[in-house]
Amino acid sequence: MKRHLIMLGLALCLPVAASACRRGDVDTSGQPKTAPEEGAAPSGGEATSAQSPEEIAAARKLSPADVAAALKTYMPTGRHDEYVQFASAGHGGQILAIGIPSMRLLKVIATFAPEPWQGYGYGAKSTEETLDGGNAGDKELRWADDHHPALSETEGDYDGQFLFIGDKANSRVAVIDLRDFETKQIVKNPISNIDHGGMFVTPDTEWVVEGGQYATPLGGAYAPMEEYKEKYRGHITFWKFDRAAGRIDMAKSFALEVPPYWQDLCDSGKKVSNGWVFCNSINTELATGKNGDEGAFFESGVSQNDMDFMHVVNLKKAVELVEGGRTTEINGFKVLGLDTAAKEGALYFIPEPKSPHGADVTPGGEYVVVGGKLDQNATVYSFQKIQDAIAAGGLETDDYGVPIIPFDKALEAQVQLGLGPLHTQFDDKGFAYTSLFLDSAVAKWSLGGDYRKDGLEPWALITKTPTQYNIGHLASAEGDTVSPDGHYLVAMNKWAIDRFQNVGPLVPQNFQLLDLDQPQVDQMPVIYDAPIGIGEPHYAQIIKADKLKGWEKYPEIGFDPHTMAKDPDAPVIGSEKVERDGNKVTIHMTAVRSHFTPERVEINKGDEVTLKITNVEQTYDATHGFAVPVYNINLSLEPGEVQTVEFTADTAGVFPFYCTEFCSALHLEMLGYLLVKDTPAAQ
Ligand code: K7E
Ligand code: CUA
Repeated sequence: MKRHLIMLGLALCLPVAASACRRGDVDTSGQPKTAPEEGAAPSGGEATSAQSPEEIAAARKLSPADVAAALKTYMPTGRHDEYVQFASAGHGGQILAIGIPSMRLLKVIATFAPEPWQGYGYGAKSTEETLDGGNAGDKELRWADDHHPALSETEGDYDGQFLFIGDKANSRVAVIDLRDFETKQIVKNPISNIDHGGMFVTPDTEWVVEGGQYATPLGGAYAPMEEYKEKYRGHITFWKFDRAAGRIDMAKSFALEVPPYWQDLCDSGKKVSNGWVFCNSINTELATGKNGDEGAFFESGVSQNDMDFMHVVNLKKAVELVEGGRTTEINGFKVLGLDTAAKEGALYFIPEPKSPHGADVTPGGEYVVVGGKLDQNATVYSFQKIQDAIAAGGLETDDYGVPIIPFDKALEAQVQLGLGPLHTQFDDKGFAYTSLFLDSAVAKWSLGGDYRKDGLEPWALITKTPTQYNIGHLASAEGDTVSPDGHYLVAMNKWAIDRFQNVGPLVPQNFQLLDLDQPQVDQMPVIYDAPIGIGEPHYAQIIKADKLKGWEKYPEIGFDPHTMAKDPDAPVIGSEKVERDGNKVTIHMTAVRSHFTPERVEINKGDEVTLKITNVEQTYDATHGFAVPVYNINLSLEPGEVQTVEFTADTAGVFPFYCTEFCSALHLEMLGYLLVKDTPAAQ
């Protein structure tokens, strides 16, 4: 019964929490302030001709806290941010790169969805190939629901080399190379139609971990839901990353078969727990939904049990089993069976309370922090205690034969934080920060053990800052690595309601920047609101900007971003030509300020055309575009880049192609004519 009241609470709380927050507004100190008058639009202050800081603040009605927040986040022209946040763009299918503390949007990285500015998916053979890599059989997938980005790590620290992101909607992973911030690979999980996009890397990025979610028969076959318990399964997939190649190696990757509980978020062990992986799950109830008058809606069906299971994976052991040939194959993909994993000590469960969501490992790897969507506590498990319980043996098993470590044997602490704890991040001072969805707040609390050398009470709530509204994830600077930085934390809120100018019923989400560098330990004010107008971001990571070593131009003229090597056939100055072999036409073109060579290309209707075009510039930012009307071709050619386009000239007419980047004073003159004659192609 209590369970149902809590459920009702959840159902009601989302709008209630939001409107409560709206009435209870907060100022930048993070403390609730008195309600604004009903119906009055919050004023940002008017334009003013005042010049002195005091006069401007007075004219714009800025409090001292507002001024402090402005000074902490303002970035003078020409100066750069200290951090870069890589944020999922949710069902926008891309990735956002955002400067911190300014919160300026630096780039939308084209990932799963075509993006015309970057010439991604508009004719360039390389980008079409990347996107096609994520197709599901003959189904062309051109969107995604990005959940978790994961920066590559070396010894548990971000190394600034690669970025991965998971697509919840289609069980896919994308690999981005941070030399040019371009997507190099998309892989589709061959045994799974959907996952949680829960990407996390192991401390040296040998494995990119994908947590599953809604159970299905592995491999995608049909089975009736009456056979859910027997035929449906979950998975945790371990993608082998080949750092030298910059690609996931499908042949060396494998999936771990797990029961049809809904696997959720995972985190890798680090330092003392290196070699282990922890994944949440929900639906140990094996709920199958409401069907007519039968069953219950999933929302209550999966919330009946007081405990679900954290999955504890001994990855070293699992890899041993895989390398020892103890796998089967489904759709040509290696699967380590549930039976084998359970019997051989590769998989354990630990009960975890009340609709668990986040599972986050502390910087030293000693503890795993789990939030429960319907809980009031963060539950902290000790890795050492987990090891001791495994060593002691005599564990009971679940219905699928997986050994269960008793809750109290693994528990280190439960910290009462507030309603709906989800995700946790860390700082450099032994504090943890947990998002509270139902409370719409960030909780700061103290870790215990070796983290507590300052005399503060361990495992205790320190303060909460209200956020607007319904925070999901949060990200602190390098806050999930072995050496978090502190300084900044971004609350990623699901609702924004009235925080911004109305732009219609679809409302941007709100990233709120919290300042962790306050003199008092119990202060962490919100210092910036940044609207996110592209899909719902889930997770984000914040990396020190000086770790990113992006190229200013491609290293050689004729460089192919897909192979990350010089294309020996890339056109260069002097090699431009149009070649014909029957109805096959090859165009070798160059682009340089402010002309294409050749400028006039005359072909016949029906010709099969291969166009290769190199931007021969080597000047930083001298990008040229290449757009052909009607033919749906649109490229971005960064300095040195070559691209290849293949198309059939099936429409006769005159098509002025042109450069879409305003590259020079005579950019308007940077065009050419594609003339397609309405005569039969030569045979
Ligand atoms: Cu949105 Cu990480 Cu997919 Cu929680 S998850 S909020
Ligand atoms: Cu090149 Cu405009």
